[in-house]
Amino acid sequence: MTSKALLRLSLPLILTTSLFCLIDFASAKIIFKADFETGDLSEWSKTGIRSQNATATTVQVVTDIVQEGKYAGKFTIHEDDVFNPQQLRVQVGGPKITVEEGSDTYMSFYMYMAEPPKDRDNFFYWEGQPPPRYDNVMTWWVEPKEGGGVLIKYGTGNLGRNGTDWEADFPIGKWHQLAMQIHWSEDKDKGNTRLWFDRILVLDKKLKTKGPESIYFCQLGIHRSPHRPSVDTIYFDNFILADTLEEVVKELPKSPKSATAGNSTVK
Ligand SMILES: [Ca+2]
Repeated sequence: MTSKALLRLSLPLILTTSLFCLIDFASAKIIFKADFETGDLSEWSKTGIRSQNATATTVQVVTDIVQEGKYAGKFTIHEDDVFNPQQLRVQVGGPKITVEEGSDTYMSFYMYMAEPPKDRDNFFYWEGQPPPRYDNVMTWWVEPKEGGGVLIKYGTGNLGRNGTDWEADFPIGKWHQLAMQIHWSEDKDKGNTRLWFDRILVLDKKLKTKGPESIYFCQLGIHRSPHRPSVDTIYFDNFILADTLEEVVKELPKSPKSATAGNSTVK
């Protein structure tokens, strides 16, 4: 068969495949992406959410520890990074989204720690904005593990006060992907959180995921309450918020090997 004949035969297939790719591509949307590849923090200044204490000494765009591309963000908190009498913050403004009862949000980012944290560091949360009030509904944090090592935890309610729903060991010196699907609901029997740690599903639980607010925003970085004098550093890269799971995480099946790597304790 000549190559021309082959092309004639395969052209409808190519066209059909292309069309399907186009439809797939058009239906999945990346709502927000920030990977530091601009070499500065400009990606985070377009979200409408203010950064907090993001200065040259607290948030640096670096090239030595990078998950993807040339650049990542290095966030370091100090005792003078005061937000108010109760809180220290070094944060960039993440995306702001409109949510409804029953809607879903998908997001992922990468995180790295070269040293264990000396105190609890809240590094990501979703918070509702007025009306009727500011309403922190869920938080991810790291904290020192008794006896050595690091724990990563996720909890709902203001800074996780409604309970810790997931925790696992957080190995230092390597990048970890954290991904999240939130099914937003004020009803604890209808809302749901799914979490992936290094592409493995580690939590799938019915939870109250929102309050009466319809606008939720996030801030990435380090948040502390109460004030603590220790200095901690966390690296971040490749933040994606999208309208389908496929855009944010390629899930790995649970295997005996990956299960020990996840080592999660779901309460
Ligand atoms: Ca990058």
